[in-house]
Amino acid sequence: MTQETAAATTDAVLDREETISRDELEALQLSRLQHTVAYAYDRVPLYKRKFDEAGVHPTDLRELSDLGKFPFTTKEDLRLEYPFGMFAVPQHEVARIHASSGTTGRATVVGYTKKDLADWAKLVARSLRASGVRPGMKVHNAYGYGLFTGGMGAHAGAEALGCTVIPISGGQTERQITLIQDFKPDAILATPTYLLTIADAMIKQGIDPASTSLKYAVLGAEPWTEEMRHELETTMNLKACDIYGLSEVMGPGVAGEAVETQDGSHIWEDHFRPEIIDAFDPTVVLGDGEPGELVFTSLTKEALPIIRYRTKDLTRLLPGTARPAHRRMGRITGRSDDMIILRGVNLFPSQIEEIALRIPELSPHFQLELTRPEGHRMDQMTVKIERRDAVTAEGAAAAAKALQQQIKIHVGSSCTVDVVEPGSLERSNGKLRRIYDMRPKA
Ligand code: DLL
Repeated sequence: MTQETAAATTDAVLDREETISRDELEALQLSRLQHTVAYAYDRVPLYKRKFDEAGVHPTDLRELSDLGKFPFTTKEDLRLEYPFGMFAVPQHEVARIHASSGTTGRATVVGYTKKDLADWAKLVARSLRASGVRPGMKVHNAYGYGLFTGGMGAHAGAEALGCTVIPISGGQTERQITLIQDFKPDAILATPTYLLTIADAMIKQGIDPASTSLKYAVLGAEPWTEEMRHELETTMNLKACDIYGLSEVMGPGVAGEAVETQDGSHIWEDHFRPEIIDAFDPTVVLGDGEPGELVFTSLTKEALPIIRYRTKDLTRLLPGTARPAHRRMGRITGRSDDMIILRGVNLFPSQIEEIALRIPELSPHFQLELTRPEGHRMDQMTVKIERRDAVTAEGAAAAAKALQQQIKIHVGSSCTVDVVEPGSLERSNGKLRRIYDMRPKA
């Protein structure tokens, strides 16, 4: 698609950086990258130490491919520098702090200057606009508010776009439904599994989820599939687009999907330089189209410049379409640390979602239980999945068999399938936990 046709397919006024050529974008990336590595080296002791140890200096960055000479940054680095060791500005210049929940160790803390907050809002606004949201629309924001970047990040972006924001946050599903009915929002921002919870609760109350005022959903913060998009779009009669991001790199809005193409999120490459590496041999930088681990370098951040951050998210880079200069990312298949290794076969919950949703008797509500029964050396996986409402016991038994076979064919592992009653599995309030690991700790 040419730049002109891309701009013509939308009635919105785009940022200049959304319509520039790839050459112009790469020139911008190079100058911003050269600034960022020098800035990080001069201001953050961890970067100086790591660059020196690796024998690289900011002046070695002469072209974009030189980025590969620089060391990676990991979540562990942020934890070691807890709380503020990675900040590149004095504390009085830090306008906001967010942090991860820290359930699996020390929280990772991230900071923003006033300019960082303005850039973040601009990029979320750009993502929402790409996904169909327009100034003047009412936006129901069901991402969690607080230290999590989802709620406040999405909020500021919707405000910057010129929307009326309804800051409901996550949870209190009954109340969400009342407000959707009374306030008549045009768009909803939520995790895909939480939107499913809302749709489900509407059906229970006798409300047809397809009858609401909602026309657009901008969904992210957890992996989801094309099958889930289809499920949500048909049940709720809206257009659902993806939004991607992570706190260490910014928050929501690192990448956003265009509603006219719905073909994966465009990474806003005027602010972030993506790379794909081999997750098992990180020295190997892979080419576009090849699947691997996504790595980001920030190009404009002041409070927390981030160099070659290993996201652990597995995907691939694809050419730009609706925004030709900005490459897209394929759907995230999963995180390398969420990968289940079942008798030597690698498996992600999103693969199960994809297969299960092609079986009409089965709902999108499922969880995966991993066990290692006494006396067994091998791990076992049980897929617990709810049947759809009108399905009979025979229908459920046949669906269980079909799912088991399809998993064997498409994933290559044997598992047990337990089709359970509608409403019996835990519902999402935000990011849904799919894996329940009951294996004895080593
Ligand atoms: O989840 C930021 C966010 C909020 C993105 C709201 C989109 C919407 P974290 O809590 O730091 O930040 O979690 C980041 O969530 O590394 C991915 O594994 C996952 N993730 C985020 N967006 C998507 C997506 C926010 N669209 C981690 N698809 C990331 C798949 C996603 N996974």
